[in-house]
Amino acid sequence: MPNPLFDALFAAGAPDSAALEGQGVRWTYADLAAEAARLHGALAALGVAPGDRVAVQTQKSPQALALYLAAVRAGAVYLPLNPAYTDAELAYFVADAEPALVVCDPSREDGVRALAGTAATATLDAAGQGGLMRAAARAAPPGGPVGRSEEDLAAICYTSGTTGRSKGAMLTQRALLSNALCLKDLWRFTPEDRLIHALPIYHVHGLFVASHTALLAGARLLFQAKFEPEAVLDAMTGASVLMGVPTFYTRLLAHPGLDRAAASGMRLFISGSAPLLAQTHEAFAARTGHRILERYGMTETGMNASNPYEGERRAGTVGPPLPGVGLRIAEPLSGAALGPGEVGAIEVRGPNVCAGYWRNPEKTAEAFREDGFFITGDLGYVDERGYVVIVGRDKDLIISGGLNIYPKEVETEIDALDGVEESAVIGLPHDDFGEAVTAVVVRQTSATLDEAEVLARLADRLARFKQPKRVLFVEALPRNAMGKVEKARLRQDHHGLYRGS
Ligand code: MLC
Ligand code: AMP
Repeated sequence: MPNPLFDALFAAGAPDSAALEGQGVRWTYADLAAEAARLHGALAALGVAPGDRVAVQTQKSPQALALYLAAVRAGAVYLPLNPAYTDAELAYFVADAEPALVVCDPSREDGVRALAGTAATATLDAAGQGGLMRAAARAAPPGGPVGRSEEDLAAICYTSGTTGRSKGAMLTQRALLSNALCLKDLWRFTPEDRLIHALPIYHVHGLFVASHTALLAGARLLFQAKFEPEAVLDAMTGASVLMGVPTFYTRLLAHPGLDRAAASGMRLFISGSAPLLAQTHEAFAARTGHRILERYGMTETGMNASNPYEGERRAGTVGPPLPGVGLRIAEPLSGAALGPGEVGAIEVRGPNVCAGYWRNPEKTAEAFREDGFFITGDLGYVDERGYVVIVGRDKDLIISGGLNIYPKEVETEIDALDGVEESAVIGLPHDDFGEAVTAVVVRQTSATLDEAEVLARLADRLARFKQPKRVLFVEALPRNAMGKVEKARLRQDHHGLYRGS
């Protein structure tokens, strides 16, 4: 029985050619396939059946990538989770997704056991060791990949909600595979490629855009535990492609080692997940001779648009829609189509788009138009050359270092603190992270709460990247005639807070 996604990921790489190097391993495609098969055995032994969810909150390692591939091989639904999430955050995902198995770092085992309910638990550490690997060693070898159809789910990726809790985007084999095949061709991946993989693998960028594209082409992944400019510069001598968020590029530019010679063996630099400033694009081109290729996507849709491989890469744009992806600009409320150059809601339709939100028909209905277009929540226009320009967001979202933070979630935690009357959380321009989470707080009369106290009290409630970089206190929040907090005004008032950061 075919398993379209798994089969495709192992179709191009010759068994004895290099698939993944770094973090202590040198695996051929045969090694990677064997590791995925062994881990499939462990999943089965731990009670995971086809269609079951497997939640994974581990540090990045080659074994963690093999675990993802094992879940696809087992016909399970993979649920990647940022290791920065606290137990309080994790409890929600586990309750919502009802996984059959939760895999976590050994340091988190007690907390995870307490919240896992009926789910089995297993451990995998940053070195790729732990109870899961021991289970794999003991397990009976499974048969081949479990048969799946393209409509079957391969993953659920949670994205925060503007209001309320996170929603699980249901990603089918078709959505993942069609997008990956498209990107492989568009970005000209071949077996000769060596991709520097310094992204986390708990989000679509590192897990799907980077890993799938390289594996589908039979290329080599150069795995790094996390992004370190020095290590990426070193790796460039033996690499051909880098994928990253804009913070990767601003940090590389801040390194004196970045020059034409350092980048001379590279054929492609790709950026996405957050806006790449035109000045970063220009500065990178001046230093290295390479024009960064910017693309646009989201968890629910995979990639939607990309600057071309050949042809003009326009700074400040995300390029034309991908082949097979319908993209239109619509009037946000009515959904009526707008003309070229007009700013409106970006909506997309295609095989790449998710099948809706897990057990959440209301949010699914809100996200799609009747004709099947998905409302991205981004605002933009299409320029005279057919390139998409993103000008802002119709959703109250902060993107910091490529990670999304929904202000509502942070405000809810701050508002629950003793001494807080109310709060507004905004993103302010930040040279390193692009935007920095900033809380503007009104204290209750006579409360003495200060910045350090607010931050200390958020520490075990919110993942570190969601915690405000600064907490400002004001007498009152600015409101419009409707009583709504004027976040634009707050952003204006505090625009320069991180200048020079
Ligand atoms: C880490 N911190 C962050 C942060 N990452 N704070 C805000 N925003 C972030 N993104 C915290 C750390 O915990 C630390 O806290 C402090 O900030 C400084 O950390 P650092 O050492 O500078 O961070 P670092 O570990 O180097 O990580 C920064 C980063 C990383 C940019 C390399 O965040 C990263 O890899 N981002 C990529 C995220 C990604 O893959 N996004 C794709 C989403 S998919 P302390 O304790 O030291 O104070 C998607 C769809 C699409 O969006 O289109 O691709
Ligand atoms: P996520 O929910 O983490 O998948 O983030 C998706 C969001 O990231 C999109 O809706 C956009 O707002 C943003 N995004 C991704 N790529 C780009 C880009 N190249 N330029 C601007 N915003 C981007």
